Amino acid sequence: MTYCISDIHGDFKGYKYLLEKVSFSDNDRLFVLGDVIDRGEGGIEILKDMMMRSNVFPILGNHEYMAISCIKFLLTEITEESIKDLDENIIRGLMEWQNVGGYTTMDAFHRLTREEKEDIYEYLREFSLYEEIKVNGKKFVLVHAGITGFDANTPLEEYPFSNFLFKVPDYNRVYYPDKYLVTGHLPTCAIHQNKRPYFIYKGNNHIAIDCGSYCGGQLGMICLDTMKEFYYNYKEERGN
Ligand SMILES: [Mn+2]
Repeated sequence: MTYCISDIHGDFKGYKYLLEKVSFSDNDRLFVLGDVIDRGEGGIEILKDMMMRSNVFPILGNHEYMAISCIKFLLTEITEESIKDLDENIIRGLMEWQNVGGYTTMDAFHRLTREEKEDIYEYLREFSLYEEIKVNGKKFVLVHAGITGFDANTPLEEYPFSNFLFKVPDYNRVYYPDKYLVTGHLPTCAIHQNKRPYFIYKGNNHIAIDCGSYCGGQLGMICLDTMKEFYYNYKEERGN
């Protein structure tokens, strides 16, 4: 079976819960549509688990994009020379990352060994910008946020990388008549035509799977073979 999840934002418990719930095995595959890290505390733990599995395919989110340049800086040895080179862009990048919840990731990152830090950095750099897959004869395009400046005749490899990371798609518009566009990034409670806030949204050949786990919603996972939805709701888990 093929599964998709997105915007886990450090919820290691939810991630493990959902893998267990679908009895995820070596015969399955999981596409992770970005924003694995930040806000929640388990981002690094999730990355470590993902990188051990050859059937988990990561796609870059804006949070990983921000982290990559900051982590590159954190890996450089601080010397008088490198302090002089600390330009405005690096400082601004570090501050922006902190502001969007990067402090939890940075905290956990600092506790890793040098080798683990380098492994995480290399792994983040391997994330894809998009995936095009076929499941049971149905075609899917997977991206983190959307496809800015979409043109049906433009192949995905021709868009600048940032077009996939930040701007949400128009959920009223069918992008591909013969494919589903699967996106995260925007909690589904913010899609105004969505009648089920905090649940996976399907409409106009869109499948939006960020169910806002870090903002009062839940963590969602979808099976593309069956379209069955799975959820981890920490409020229910706690029994309130
Ligand atoms: Mn995002």
